[in-house]
Amino acid sequence: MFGIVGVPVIEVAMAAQASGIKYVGMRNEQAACYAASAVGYLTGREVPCCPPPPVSMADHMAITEALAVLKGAKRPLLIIGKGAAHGRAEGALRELVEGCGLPFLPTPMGKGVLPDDHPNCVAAARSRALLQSDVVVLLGARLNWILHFGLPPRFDPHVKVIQVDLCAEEMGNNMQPAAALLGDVNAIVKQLLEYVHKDGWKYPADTEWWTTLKEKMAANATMTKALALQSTTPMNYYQVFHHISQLLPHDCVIVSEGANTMDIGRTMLNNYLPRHRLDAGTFGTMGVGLGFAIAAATVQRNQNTGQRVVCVEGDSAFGFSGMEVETMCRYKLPVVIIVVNNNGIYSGVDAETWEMMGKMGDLTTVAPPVTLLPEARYDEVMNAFGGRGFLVRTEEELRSALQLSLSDWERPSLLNVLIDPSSDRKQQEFPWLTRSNL
Ligand SMILES: Cc1ncc(C[n+]2csc(CCOP(=O)(O)OP(=O)(O)O)c2C)c(N)n1
Ligand SMILES: [Mg+2]
Repeated sequence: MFGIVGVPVIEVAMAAQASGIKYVGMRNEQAACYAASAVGYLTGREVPCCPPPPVSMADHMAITEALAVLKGAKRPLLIIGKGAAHGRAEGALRELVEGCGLPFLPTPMGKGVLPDDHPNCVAAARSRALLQSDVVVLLGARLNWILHFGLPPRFDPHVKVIQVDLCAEEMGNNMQPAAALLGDVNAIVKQLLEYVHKDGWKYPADTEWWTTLKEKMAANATMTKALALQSTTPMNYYQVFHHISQLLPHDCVIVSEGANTMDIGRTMLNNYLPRHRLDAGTFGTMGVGLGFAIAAATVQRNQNTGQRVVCVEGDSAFGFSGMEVETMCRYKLPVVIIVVNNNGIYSGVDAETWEMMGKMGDLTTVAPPVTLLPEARYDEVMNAFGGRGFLVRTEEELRSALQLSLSDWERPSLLNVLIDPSSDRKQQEFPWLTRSNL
């Protein structure tokens, strides 16, 4: 149970404790709510007092229709969403992907349902896969802004969508599906498998589509690698994530929020297990990270999984719930927080420029709205409560601080990684959802 007490609800928390419920006192109700929701997602126990809901399967006609569409595909693509993680469909999906030889792409929190390094994962060619696919199987994912509403210019205008979802209201949102499979993702994938097993259908491995995807993935990997291996100080985002990805254990839970920090981190930090990634999700809500990390760390402690919880935060994102560091220290939750600090929201300015701006006039009128205090000492916030704070500028400092943090199970750590405030994402093929007027 997560909460904050005050008169007259102190008794509620005490009663919970008296009945054997563990009570985690947070610093903000919002963070407490985020934590509670994450525990439900991670453990599958959304409503502990009620029996599990019934599992519904799709209509047989709809399954037949869906398979006819899928078998007619020249350029098929599976999109694995958070619903597939929630529905624990990983076993059935692996069978479908591997048995039928289909390429797949995870949504942000669908990462890890199948491992990111799976040979059929085409995440490194995401834009190309979305754009050129002629049949998309949408598995527990919404056609919302994260998937560009399933519309041109990011999708083929003639793409056929096979929509698998538990939620009837999601069917046909933003575009009409060619087949709508309403029900539990895991059960429906098993239904599909039953039919596929009968005739042994498989998408061929030697198609032009696979060649296109593989070429695009290789080209993107080369571009990312060049940025990651730059070896400059201050570091860029790609360098930071390159080193982090080399050191993180494969079974860790990765929590992340921020803009560039979350977007670039998502492409460079692999997930290998389902339900091991929690991020700002559908609404891109900043402030979720520390609550989610506390939830993951308490689940870890209760289940004794021996898995690390790593929380990758933009410096702005960290500020929303930063005081939850005290909660982590109070309960000795060994979360490793990495703040990728570029002095701002998307980008910032360096200390020298900031000082010059201060001389130009009132900072509330001259400072760009995206800027935050240069080189703010978020690591000292962690030190203040008895955790381990590290100020990191170089690759060597990053590696040694991360190794030390990962070997410490007694307390939380915070790495304040100062990066180049003008570091940016690599050139993108498409602008973000709405083009800025700036
Ligand atoms: C609750 C909430 N408020 C404001 C925003 C607007 N917003 C989007 S990303 C972001 C922060 C991005 O900066 P940072 O976390 O430092 O990541 P960076 O891009 O600099 O790596 C903000 C404030 C939001 N998404 N959610
Ligand atoms: Mg930032």
